[in-house]
Amino acid sequence: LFSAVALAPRDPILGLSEQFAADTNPNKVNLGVGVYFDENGKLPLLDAVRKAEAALQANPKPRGYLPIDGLGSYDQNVKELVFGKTSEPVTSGRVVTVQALGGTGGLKVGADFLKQLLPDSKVLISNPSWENHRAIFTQAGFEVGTYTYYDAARRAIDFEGLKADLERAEQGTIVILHACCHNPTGYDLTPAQWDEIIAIVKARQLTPFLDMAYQGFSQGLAEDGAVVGKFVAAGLTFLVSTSFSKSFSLYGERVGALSVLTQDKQEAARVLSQLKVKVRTNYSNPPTHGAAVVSHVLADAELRALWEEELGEMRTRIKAMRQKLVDGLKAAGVSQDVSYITTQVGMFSYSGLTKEEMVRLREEFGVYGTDSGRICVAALNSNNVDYVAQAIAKVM
Ligand code: PLP
Ligand code: TYF
Repeated sequence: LFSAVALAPRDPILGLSEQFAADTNPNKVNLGVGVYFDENGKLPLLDAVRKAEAALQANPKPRGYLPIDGLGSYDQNVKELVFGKTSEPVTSGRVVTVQALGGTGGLKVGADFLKQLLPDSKVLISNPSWENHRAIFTQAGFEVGTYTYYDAARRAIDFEGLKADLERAEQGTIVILHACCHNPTGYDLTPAQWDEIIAIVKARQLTPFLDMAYQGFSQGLAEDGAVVGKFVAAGLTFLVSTSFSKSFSLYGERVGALSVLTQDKQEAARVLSQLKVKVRTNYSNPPTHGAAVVSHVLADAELRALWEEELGEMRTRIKAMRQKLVDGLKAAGVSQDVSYITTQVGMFSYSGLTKEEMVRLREEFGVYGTDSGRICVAALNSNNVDYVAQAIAKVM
């Protein structure tokens, strides 16, 4: 029965973690996967999460099935976080939010829903993008192409190329946009550039799908989320996936969501009914714990302030590590301009190193980044940053 099954390629990023685990180099550093580690190299358990869990445990609840669309309070709190509590989409009831299995789950539920709605549409992802974007939408049955994004020679966004590609896209084309902290490049559009993109999306009647996996890691929750408000202000209807994996350091709990902004309350009810069909036929309903924790934190003024403070600390520490990496590279004798490291935002730096250089980094120094040259600066700390800088300097 299974003799014809071919061996699938490993996930290029998660496969690296497997390779890292097997590496015996005592100095090894995993800058491959996008995970935030603290100054001690540890995966943090946020105090806000710890306190929410203690509160939940003090009043334990039985674990019945959640509704298909998830924990109601969670959906409401996420909706308010993404669109604004007093925003017109929330108060008018024309946005629906369903709990999902991480940001990936939000993308997948959205992809399945869109495939039914727009079966002949193409999907465009940025070039380059998070590889799973292509995989998720391909598996959902779409033809996936790319829009121009990064100009390696200029180390910047090729904005003219991006606009030209969107201008050329057929009506209805689904465009996956990184709301903030572009993965893998670390280059985000400016607010003025977003305005231009939104104008094209509107004029060309494209279907925007915002992926917000790193809200709070660039400038702050409100600043990073402002792009959603821009799409609302333009009168567009669109989808947004949310991930709390990074912002709550709850990777393994699989907490995320899909929000869909529709035209009115009646349309919202119909869309919700279809999203529920997608959830129901994939995994029936989502798990309880992670959503209960996040919902508790978002709804409790004190815990929410604590979370925002902790998120701010992660953001600030990443920025400090970017500067330390630049300092370390200079101290190690690198004369090229490496200021791009501090210009980029979010968890990643697109280093511009070649595949050969990345392989050397891995094999000779135990420093793991992706073949594309992406390194996770959120995994640097005071103990490993100089070692990493020296290793990069040697292969450059
Ligand atoms: N979208 C992007 C751009 C990501 O980098 C990630 C990373 O994990 C995700 C979505 C998926 O998030 P999650 O781990 O919550 O599924
Ligand atoms: O880009 C990253 O490293 C993160 C984590 O299939 C990740 O987004 C990587 C690969 C993958 C799922 C998550």
